[in-house]
This record gives sequence, C-alpha cells and structure tokens, in this order.
Amino acid sequence: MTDTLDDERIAAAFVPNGRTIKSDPYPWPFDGDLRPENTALIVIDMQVDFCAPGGYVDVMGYDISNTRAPIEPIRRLLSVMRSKGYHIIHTREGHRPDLADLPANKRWRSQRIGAGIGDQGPCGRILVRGEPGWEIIPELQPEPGEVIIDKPGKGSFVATDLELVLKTRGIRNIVLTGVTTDVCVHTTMRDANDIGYECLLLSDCTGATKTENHLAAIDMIKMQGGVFGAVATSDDLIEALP
Ligand code: C5J
Repeated sequence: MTDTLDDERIAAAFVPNGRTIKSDPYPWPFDGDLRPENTALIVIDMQVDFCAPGGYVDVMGYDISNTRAPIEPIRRLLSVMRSKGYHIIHTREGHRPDLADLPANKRWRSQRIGAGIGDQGPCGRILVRGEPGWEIIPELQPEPGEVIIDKPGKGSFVATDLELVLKTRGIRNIVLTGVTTDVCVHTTMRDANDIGYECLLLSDCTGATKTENHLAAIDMIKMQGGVFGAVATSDDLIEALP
C-alpha cells in the first residue's frame, strides 16, 4: 500500500461529509462531521439575573450592556438552527428555595459584595429557582420541546443530567453561547471538552462582566492548537451550517 493511499484512507475516515466551518485555530468540527443530528446549540444562563436591570449582575454593579450584547446574535442563531432541526438546549443557574444546594462559601462571597444569593433583590430572591430573576429573558424564551438544564453551579455538567441528555440524543458537537464567557460558558466548555465533546464557542454570542475577561477567555481556548475547542462568529457558523 502506498503512502498516498494511506493518506486518502485517513482523510476519508476523518472527513465523512467534509463539512467544517471557518473558525480559529482550526476548521470546526475537527473531522467535518457536522450534522443537525449530532450537534447541539447550548444557550447558557441568558436569565434576568444576568442580563436585565435589577438582576444579580446589575446588583453587583457590573455593566449589563456586556451581558446583553449577545442577545440579538443568539436570537438570530436560534431562529436559523431551529429551522434546520439542530438540538437546542438552554441552561439556568439557580438554587433550591431552601438553599440546600448553595455552598456556604458561594453564599458568603456574594453577600460580602452586597448581592447575596438567596437574598431579596429587585427581581426577587437572587438566583433562586422560580423567582422572576431566575427566568430566561423574554427575548430568548425556549420553545416547547427544547431541553432546559437547571444547574446549581457554574458548569452545566455537575449536579445535572446534561451528559445523559447529550448521550441519549447522540450529540457529539456542542456550540456554546450565553453568559458569562469567563465563568459559566468556560466551565461548561472545559468540562465538555474533557469528556470528549467537540466544542465551538461563538464570540459574538457570548459576553462577560468585563470586556477584558471576555477577550482573555476567548484567547485561552485557542492556545495549544485549540486546547478547549475552537472559536468562530455566528456569521461563520450560519454561513456554513448544513
Ligand atoms: C456567574 C454565570 N458569572 N452564568 N454565572 O456567576 O456565568
């Protein structure tokens, strides 16, 4: 067998339909296997507490224009990916009303800066399930049939059934959007990457409490040949979506 034939076999094995999108630092997904059946869009924590006046991020004193910036790009992307039959998953960060799932240190740190998780705020009890602040913002409401993952932590895998949902549905590629780039989005991406998911973060569909952190979080993904996956814009993805 010649080297050329070997190369052809390898290429055929790794690029079953040859569908990749323009992304950094490599065309995503790595093997070109991009299909609605094996790919999910995850919209992370686009809740009143993170994106609206009177919510947790606002009460902490951060500029919510940073966490609101991805709303329009996500809305447009949702519409395209829904119409093409991709899996759509939403997450919500929040705690049980009795706070039994709220670690003492997480509560203490938030109280220390005047935005106590579980305490009363302008949008109800901060980051508590069932409160107005915990709801997903009206612009990005889930549609019937879309999976919603409730998580008590920053990552979307710990203390949730996300991995079971992904496995049951045969999902291998994950497109990450939402807030915040450096906290919940990054933690989810790192965990997903560690357990073998092929991840893509969309830079215009994510936002952090501080622009520098958003940019640094994006930069980290691209190190070491794409240590956590790849980065693209929603235009890049929409243009190439099968
Ligand atoms: C934070 C989140 N930043 N959704 N949560 O506390 O990123």
